[in-house]
Amino acid sequence: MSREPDMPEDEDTGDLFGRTLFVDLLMNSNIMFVVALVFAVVVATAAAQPDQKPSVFSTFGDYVLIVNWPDESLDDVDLYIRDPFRRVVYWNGKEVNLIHLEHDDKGLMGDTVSLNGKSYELTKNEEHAFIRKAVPGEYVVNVHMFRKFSKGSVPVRVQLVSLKGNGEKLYERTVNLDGQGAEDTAFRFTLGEDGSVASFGNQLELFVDDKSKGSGGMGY
Ligand SMILES: [Ca+2]
Repeated sequence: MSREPDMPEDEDTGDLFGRTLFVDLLMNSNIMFVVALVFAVVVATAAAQPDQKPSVFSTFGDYVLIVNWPDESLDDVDLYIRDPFRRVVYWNGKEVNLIHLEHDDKGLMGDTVSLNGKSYELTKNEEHAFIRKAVPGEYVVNVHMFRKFSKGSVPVRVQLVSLKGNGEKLYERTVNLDGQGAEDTAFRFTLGEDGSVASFGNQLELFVDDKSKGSGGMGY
Protein backbone atom coordinates (compact mmCIF):
# COMPACT_ATOMS: atom_id res chain seq x y z
CA MET A 1 0.00 0.00 0.00
CA SER A 2 1.54 3.02 -1.23
CA ARG A 3 1.32 6.10 0.67
CA GLU A 4 2.21 9.56 -0.23
CA PRO A 5 4.00 11.29 2.54
CA ASP A 6 1.92 13.91 4.17
CA MET A 7 3.66 17.17 4.05
CA PRO A 8 2.56 19.63 6.65
CA GLU A 9 0.88 22.59 5.05
CA ASP A 10 2.73 25.03 7.19
CA GLU A 11 6.08 23.44 6.28
CA ASP A 12 5.25 23.50 2.54
CA THR A 13 4.06 27.07 2.73
CA GLY A 14 7.02 28.08 4.78
CA ASP A 15 9.48 26.53 2.32
CA LEU A 16 7.73 28.11 -0.62
CA PHE A 17 7.50 31.43 1.19
CA GLY A 18 11.18 31.24 2.00
CA ARG A 19 12.23 30.59 -1.59
CA THR A 20 9.90 33.30 -2.90
CA LEU A 21 11.25 35.78 -0.45
CA PHE A 22 14.79 34.88 -1.40
CA VAL A 23 14.03 35.12 -5.14
CA ASP A 24 12.20 38.42 -4.67
CA LEU A 25 15.09 39.87 -2.73
CA LEU A 26 17.54 38.65 -5.35
CA MET A 27 15.50 40.12 -8.21
CA ASN A 28 14.99 43.38 -6.39
CA SER A 29 18.71 43.59 -5.72
CA ASN A 30 19.44 42.97 -9.40
CA ILE A 31 16.90 45.58 -10.51
CA MET A 32 18.26 48.11 -8.04
CA PHE A 33 21.79 47.39 -9.25
CA VAL A 34 20.76 47.90 -12.89
CA VAL A 35 18.90 51.12 -12.05
CA ALA A 36 21.89 52.40 -10.11
CA LEU A 37 24.22 51.47 -12.98
CA VAL A 38 22.04 53.26 -15.56
CA PHE A 39 21.81 56.32 -13.31
CA ALA A 40 25.59 56.37 -12.86
CA VAL A 41 26.14 56.11 -16.63
CA VAL A 42 23.67 58.95 -17.31
CA VAL A 43 25.29 61.20 -14.69
CA ALA A 44 28.80 60.38 -15.92
CA THR A 45 27.81 61.03 -19.54
CA ALA A 46 26.23 64.38 -18.66
CA ALA A 47 29.30 65.40 -16.65
CA ALA A 48 31.67 64.40 -19.45
CA GLN A 49 29.82 66.39 -22.13
CA PRO A 50 28.94 69.76 -20.54
CA ASP A 51 29.57 71.69 -23.76
CA GLN A 52 27.19 69.63 -25.86
CA LYS A 53 24.10 71.08 -24.27
CA PRO A 54 22.27 73.19 -26.83
CA SER A 55 22.45 76.93 -26.25
CA VAL A 56 19.26 78.65 -25.16
CA PHE A 57 20.18 81.65 -27.34
CA SER A 58 21.24 81.97 -30.95
CA THR A 59 21.79 85.09 -33.04
CA PHE A 60 19.36 85.51 -35.88
CA GLY A 61 20.53 86.51 -39.33
CA ASP A 62 21.90 84.95 -42.51
CA TYR A 63 25.68 85.48 -42.30
CA VAL A 64 28.35 86.74 -39.94
CA LEU A 65 31.77 88.13 -40.81
CA ILE A 66 34.39 87.47 -38.17
CA VAL A 67 37.77 89.19 -38.01
CA ASN A 68 40.38 88.34 -35.42
CA TRP A 69 44.06 88.97 -34.79
CA PRO A 70 46.42 87.68 -32.08
CA ASP A 71 44.93 88.17 -28.63
CA GLU A 72 48.25 89.37 -27.22
CA SER A 73 48.37 92.16 -29.81
CA LEU A 74 47.83 95.71 -28.55
CA ASP A 75 46.88 96.88 -32.06
CA ASP A 76 43.46 98.17 -33.11
CA VAL A 77 42.24 96.50 -36.31
CA ASP A 78 38.91 97.50 -37.88
CA LEU A 79 36.49 95.55 -40.07
CA TYR A 80 34.83 97.36 -42.98
CA ILE A 81 32.04 95.93 -45.15
CA ARG A 82 30.66 97.65 -48.23
CA ASP A 83 27.20 96.35 -49.08
CA PRO A 84 25.42 96.13 -52.48
CA PHE A 85 24.15 99.71 -51.98
CA ARG A 86 27.80 100.85 -51.67
CA ARG A 87 27.26 101.80 -48.06
CA VAL A 88 29.92 100.90 -45.52
CA VAL A 89 29.53 99.39 -42.06
CA TYR A 90 32.41 100.13 -39.70
CA TRP A 91 33.27 101.37 -36.20
CA ASN A 92 31.88 104.87 -36.74
CA GLY A 93 28.77 103.67 -38.56
CA LYS A 94 27.92 100.41 -36.89
CA GLU A 95 24.54 99.91 -38.53
CA VAL A 96 23.72 100.33 -42.22
CA ASN A 97 20.74 98.83 -44.02
CA LEU A 98 20.52 95.20 -42.84
CA ILE A 99 24.09 94.85 -41.52
CA HIS A 100 25.44 95.76 -38.11
CA LEU A 101 28.84 95.67 -36.43
CA GLU A 102 28.48 94.17 -32.97
CA HIS A 103 31.53 95.69 -31.27
CA ASP A 104 34.59 97.77 -32.14
CA ASP A 105 37.52 95.92 -30.59
CA LYS A 106 40.30 98.43 -29.93
CA GLY A 107 43.08 95.98 -29.13
CA LEU A 108 44.45 96.77 -25.69
CA MET A 109 42.17 99.74 -25.13
CA GLY A 110 39.03 98.86 -23.21
CA ASP A 111 40.13 95.32 -22.38
CA THR A 112 40.22 95.91 -18.62
CA VAL A 113 37.74 97.42 -16.20
CA SER A 114 38.01 97.78 -12.44
CA LEU A 115 35.25 97.61 -9.86
CA ASN A 116 35.61 97.71 -6.08
CA GLY A 117 39.35 97.15 -6.31
CA LYS A 118 39.05 94.10 -8.55
CA SER A 119 40.06 94.06 -12.22
CA TYR A 120 38.21 92.24 -15.00
CA GLU A 121 40.02 91.59 -18.26
CA LEU A 122 39.05 90.32 -21.72
CA THR A 123 42.02 90.23 -24.08
CA LYS A 124 40.34 88.58 -27.06
CA ASN A 125 40.79 90.58 -30.29
CA GLU A 126 37.74 89.98 -32.48
CA GLU A 127 34.99 91.85 -34.31
CA HIS A 128 31.70 90.51 -35.73
CA ALA A 129 29.43 91.99 -38.39
CA PHE A 130 26.04 90.39 -38.95
CA ILE A 131 24.19 90.33 -42.24
CA ARG A 132 20.69 89.96 -40.89
CA LYS A 133 19.13 89.51 -44.32
CA ALA A 134 20.89 88.29 -47.45
CA VAL A 135 20.26 91.13 -49.90
CA PRO A 136 21.56 90.06 -53.33
CA GLY A 137 24.63 91.79 -54.72
CA GLU A 138 28.32 92.25 -53.99
CA TYR A 139 29.87 92.67 -50.54
CA VAL A 140 33.48 93.86 -50.14
CA VAL A 141 35.24 92.99 -46.88
CA ASN A 142 38.24 95.15 -45.93
CA VAL A 143 40.42 95.33 -42.83
CA HIS A 144 42.29 98.41 -41.67
CA MET A 145 45.04 98.95 -39.09
CA PHE A 146 43.68 101.93 -37.21
CA ARG A 147 46.34 102.05 -34.51
CA LYS A 148 49.51 100.00 -34.33
CA PHE A 149 51.82 99.51 -31.37
CA SER A 150 53.54 96.27 -32.37
CA LYS A 151 56.46 95.88 -34.73
CA GLY A 152 56.22 93.88 -37.92
CA SER A 153 53.16 92.70 -39.78
CA VAL A 154 50.07 91.43 -37.99
CA PRO A 155 48.13 88.42 -39.35
CA VAL A 156 44.43 89.26 -39.57
CA ARG A 157 42.04 86.39 -40.22
CA VAL A 158 38.66 87.07 -41.81
CA GLN A 159 35.89 84.47 -42.07
CA LEU A 160 32.44 84.32 -43.61
CA VAL A 161 30.13 81.99 -41.67
CA SER A 162 26.57 81.01 -42.48
CA LEU A 163 24.15 81.43 -39.60
CA LYS A 164 21.82 78.84 -41.06
CA GLY A 165 21.97 75.26 -39.87
CA ASN A 166 25.13 74.35 -38.00
CA GLY A 167 27.06 77.54 -38.75
CA GLU A 168 29.17 76.41 -41.68
CA LYS A 169 32.33 78.39 -42.44
CA LEU A 170 32.10 79.34 -46.09
CA TYR A 171 35.34 81.22 -46.63
CA GLU A 172 38.47 82.23 -44.78
CA ARG A 173 41.50 84.32 -45.65
CA THR A 174 44.34 85.76 -43.62
CA VAL A 175 45.95 89.02 -44.67
CA ASN A 176 48.94 90.78 -43.13
CA LEU A 177 48.75 94.42 -42.14
CA ASP A 178 52.22 95.95 -41.96
CA GLY A 179 51.84 99.38 -40.45
CA GLN A 180 49.43 101.94 -39.04
CA GLY A 181 46.99 102.96 -41.75
CA ALA A 182 47.49 99.75 -43.75
CA GLU A 183 44.37 98.45 -45.51
CA ASP A 184 43.63 95.33 -47.50
CA THR A 185 40.68 93.63 -49.13
CA ALA A 186 40.32 90.28 -47.35
CA PHE A 187 37.78 89.09 -49.94
CA ARG A 188 34.57 89.94 -51.67
CA PHE A 189 31.53 87.81 -52.31
CA THR A 190 28.28 87.99 -54.21
CA LEU A 191 24.92 86.80 -52.92
CA GLY A 192 22.35 85.56 -55.38
CA GLU A 193 18.62 86.17 -55.43
CA ASP A 194 18.09 83.05 -53.30
CA GLY A 195 20.44 84.38 -50.62
CA SER A 196 23.23 81.87 -51.20
CA VAL A 197 26.82 82.80 -52.07
CA ALA A 198 27.23 82.88 -55.84
CA SER A 199 30.94 83.76 -56.03
CA PHE A 200 34.06 84.82 -54.14
CA GLY A 201 36.93 87.05 -55.19
CA ASN A 202 40.07 88.71 -53.85
CA GLN A 203 40.29 91.78 -56.09
CA LEU A 204 41.79 94.64 -54.11
CA GLU A 205 39.71 97.77 -53.61
CA LEU A 206 40.62 100.29 -50.94
CA PHE A 207 37.88 102.58 -49.67
CA VAL A 208 38.67 103.32 -46.01
CA ASP A 209 40.45 106.57 -46.81
CA ASP A 210 38.74 107.19 -50.15
CA LYS A 211 35.23 108.30 -49.33
CA SER A 212 34.33 108.56 -53.01
CA LYS A 213 34.37 104.73 -53.25
CA GLY A 214 31.72 104.18 -50.66
CA SER A 215 29.11 106.10 -48.75
CA GLY A 216 28.38 104.63 -45.40
CA GLY A 217 27.07 105.38 -42.00
CA MET A 218 28.22 108.18 -39.78
CA GLY A 219 31.59 109.57 -40.77
CA TYR A 220 31.20 109.01 -44.51
CA1 LIG B 1 38.70 97.94 -33.96
